Amino acid sequence: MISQTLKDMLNEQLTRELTASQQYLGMAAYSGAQNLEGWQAFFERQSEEERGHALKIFHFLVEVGAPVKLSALPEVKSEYASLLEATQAALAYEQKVTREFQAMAQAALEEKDHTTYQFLQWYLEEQIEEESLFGRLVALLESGLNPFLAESLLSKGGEK
Ligand code: OFO
Repeated sequence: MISQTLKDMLNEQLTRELTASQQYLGMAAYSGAQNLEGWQAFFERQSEEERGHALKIFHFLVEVGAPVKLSALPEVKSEYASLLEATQAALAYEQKVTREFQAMAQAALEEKDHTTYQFLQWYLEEQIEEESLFGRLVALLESGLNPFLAESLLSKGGEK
């Protein structure tokens, strides 16, 4: 049986995944305002992905009979100084999310809750991919490459 601590942690994470979805939508809005259609589409896909991550937690909570808490989402930014700033913010958020999943996995291990521990493994793997993706995008933009040119790389090496 899942503990109250893990139920709370998962509900908090559900909110963070939905917040991540909103944040990527804010980045899509910023990109669109800069006429960067490729970046806009990319961030919209990221936003959808994060909603999918939230739903996975939602389904898990329902399946284990834990109450689902749908908290208010914080307001997110849709304006950035540059695309580099937006991708840096995305990388920092993904790194934070990784630490949160690691803390949850640690709590599950300590409670010998192997079901929840196993459920969390998918997210830990996903976070490797997300951190690597945004790490590469930040490096690409830090190189000084024009965002319009970088756009053409999004469907090639930039995004997996
Ligand atoms: Fe939900 O994977 Fe990133 O945050």
